[in-house]
Amino acid sequence: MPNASTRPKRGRRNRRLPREDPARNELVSRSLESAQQCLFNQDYGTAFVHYLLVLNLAPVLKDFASESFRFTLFKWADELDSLGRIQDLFDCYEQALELFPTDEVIINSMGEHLFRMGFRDEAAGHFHKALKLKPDYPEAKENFYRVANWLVERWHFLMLNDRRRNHKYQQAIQKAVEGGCNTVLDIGTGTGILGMCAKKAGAAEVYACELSKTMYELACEVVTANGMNGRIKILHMKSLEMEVPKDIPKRVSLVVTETVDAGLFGEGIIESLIHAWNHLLLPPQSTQDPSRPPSQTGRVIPAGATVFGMAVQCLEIRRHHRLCVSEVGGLATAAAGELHSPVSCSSEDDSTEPYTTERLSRLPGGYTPLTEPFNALDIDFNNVQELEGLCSREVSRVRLPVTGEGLLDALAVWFQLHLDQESSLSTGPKEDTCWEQAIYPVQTPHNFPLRPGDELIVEISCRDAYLRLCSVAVARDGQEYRLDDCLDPDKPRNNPGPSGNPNPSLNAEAELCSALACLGTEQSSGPRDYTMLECAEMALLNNQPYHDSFHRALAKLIINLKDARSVQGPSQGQGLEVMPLTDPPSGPMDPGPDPFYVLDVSEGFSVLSLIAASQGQVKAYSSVEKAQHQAVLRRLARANGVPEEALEFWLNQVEDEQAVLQRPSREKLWSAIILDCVETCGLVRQKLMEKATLARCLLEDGGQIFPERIVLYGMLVESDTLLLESAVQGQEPTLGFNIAPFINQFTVPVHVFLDLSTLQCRHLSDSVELFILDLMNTNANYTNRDVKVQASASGRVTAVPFWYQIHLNEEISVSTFNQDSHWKQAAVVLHQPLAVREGDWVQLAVTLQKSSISISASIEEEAGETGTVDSVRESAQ
Ligand code: 44T
Repeated sequence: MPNASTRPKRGRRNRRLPREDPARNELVSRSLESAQQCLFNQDYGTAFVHYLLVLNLAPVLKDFASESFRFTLFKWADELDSLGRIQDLFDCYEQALELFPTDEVIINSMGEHLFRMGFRDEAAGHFHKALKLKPDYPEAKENFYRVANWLVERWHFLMLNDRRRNHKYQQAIQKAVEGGCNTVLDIGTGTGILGMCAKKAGAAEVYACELSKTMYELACEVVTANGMNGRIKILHMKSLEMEVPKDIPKRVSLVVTETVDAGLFGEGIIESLIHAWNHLLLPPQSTQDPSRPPSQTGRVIPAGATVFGMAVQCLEIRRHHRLCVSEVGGLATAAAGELHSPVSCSSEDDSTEPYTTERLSRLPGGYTPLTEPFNALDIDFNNVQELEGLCSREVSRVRLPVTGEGLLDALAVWFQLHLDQESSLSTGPKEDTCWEQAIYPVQTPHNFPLRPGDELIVEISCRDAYLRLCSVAVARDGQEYRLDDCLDPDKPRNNPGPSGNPNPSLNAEAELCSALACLGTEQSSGPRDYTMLECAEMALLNNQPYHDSFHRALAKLIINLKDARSVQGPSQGQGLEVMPLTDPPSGPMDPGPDPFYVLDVSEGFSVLSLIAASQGQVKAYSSVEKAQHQAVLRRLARANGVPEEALEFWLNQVEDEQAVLQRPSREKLWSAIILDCVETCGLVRQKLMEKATLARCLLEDGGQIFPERIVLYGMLVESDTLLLESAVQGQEPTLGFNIAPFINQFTVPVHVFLDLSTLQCRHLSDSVELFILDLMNTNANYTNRDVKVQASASGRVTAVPFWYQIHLNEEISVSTFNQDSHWKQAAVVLHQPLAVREGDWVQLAVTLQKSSISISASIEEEAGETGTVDSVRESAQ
């Protein structure tokens, strides 16, 4: 609430107003009074307008009214948000920021709205700005840490730390410039590094463009710090929008770029280069006229690329993209229908991506190659006809001899980037580089076991400037089995699947067999209906231990509650001291015993409500939102004998989405509320403890929040990999340029989405309990804790990875650090590594502020007989 003491006193207010214009003063003071009155009446919209008027007319009142103004703004914005008046909401923030352009609280709050509406980059920019204005502002800090990855993606650190890559690019650029390419354009300059290389090599004119605002600003800072201000012209735009002479005076002789992602084309390099050849580059060196000097011809670094692929079996990929279990938490899953992840190379659906990315070498559980690496594509970036022809090229088919035995889970793709004729970089899984590989998961509903002797038929095409690789069929014993069909190797099939390519090579007999095999099966040959689940949702659904634990814990709770009710007699035990019972008395129309109400407020897709409903005598409410997902739950309910009325969708009933946590009905309380505590990335969910406090008030006697407690564990590790992904390391300049201090502003101390089981690191201690969050008794919680842990080996502690044990009740718990888990782990990276000797006691000061964790580490040494403790070596994050 606004501070009552800030209410103006008439005399004082009059003194502070400019005196020369009595009418204006009158207006200001009346408006101020109206603003305060409206605020008191909770009419925030009108209050806001009055405040705007007051502060615009009398800026001198800004200091005095800022708190009430902010309060009004936030309340009004929440109202506009729930009314869906998004434009109005942002207009209000704009107006507020005109008055208070450096108010970190308003900037941070606007960031939160932007974030909720999906404008992540803009949101991140706001959090960063708020933090710059007030570096210790906890809300902005927490928000910024959560989104910094979008602002400056973590691979920037890896790339800048990859000396081999930096050196190779520098050499290639230097050679080209010294060979006569003296006008240069760096497309997607990032920190400006390649442009600076060109300038340093002696290029006369260097231009650079960058589409991300944050990266553009960073590049400007870096270039200035390296004394090249004015010598490199940096443009904040996408290269495709650049024109000669509007943006650069004339065509250039060299384009340098590293706008390539793990799948090579994902950053739009094909389109950028076609545009560059047509509009920004001098004509290429031609065979007809080889005498033209390099300064009058155009060329590109990298000169081209070779793309490789390989089929793999990998359980980790499989469980993120396909349903792998026939039963979870006592529910048969068959009726769910076909479930897909949003990664598919055959789908026309806009919401899907053709590939995802992984570092194969770091996949938990590893992978098995099923074929040798094959050459999928060669592309010459210096040949515009070839670039233009790429997307109109026929789909090419390759037949790959299967060399390993296993289930086909994905095609993995990587490439060699040919910088020039001599030098190339590889992103292969065996290379010692920071690169990830592109993963094209197989989305078929059934497993297809491959074995040596088979041939895998892969189609390679380029659509929407993405390279697409699709395993379409397997040839075995002279038969072809289409992978998008019913995948029983005993039943060859011929009908085209969604990709619509009839299989020409099947003989008549096989065709007949195939037709017969399909008769009487449920599957149709047309495009199949499927439901999309995010990868983490799919992995969660595949997580049997998780669901079985909930199944057991819910069953136990219901038994306990039934016992309690039978002791207390009917119509007791609902915690009804708050509200009188209004149910009809039992009689001939007895509706049966009062149900137990269970609410599942998990984020995204969750079957926990259904597991609760399957207990009988339970009315379960799911907060699954998407219609398609609700349909899956309904199908599962029907197939598992759960009565229709036992499962309801909570959000369909709740009017205000912000008020998800409320009673099941006016006179009822919940028997259980299931809260989602840990995000897939490994962090505690925001506002978890606030939700738990609220949820506790809505529980009946004996009711429970699931989980009741979560315990955070961590350990000391030495991991250079984590350092390389967090910040540009070392004191030495990068290729002689001063870049690190600028990009390192975007370092965040908490690393998320970590696969701790495959992280390259040395364990320097056993795991240790760091923190407990008690959801059933939030008063029992604390925000700081000192934990002592003994070093089990000597080394440099660079990070403290952490994970959670989620206790559903006293006996049953699940860990987020488990091979079936959909959760990843997180780690606090220490600001300074801490040297430890085996046996040293390390003191960890653990803080949980909001829901972000911070840890600092120091070594304790017993000093003398008095037992005093001296902190001799310290490292704080
Ligand atoms: N990711 C690879 C690197 N841009 C991709 O805004 C690499 C992935 C990777 N600017 C692990 C490790 C690694 N015009 O700042 C970005 C981007 C910008 C453009 C202007 C354009 N047409 C574009 C296109 C992109 O270029 C910068 C670099 S692009 C991505 C590099 C170690 N996982």
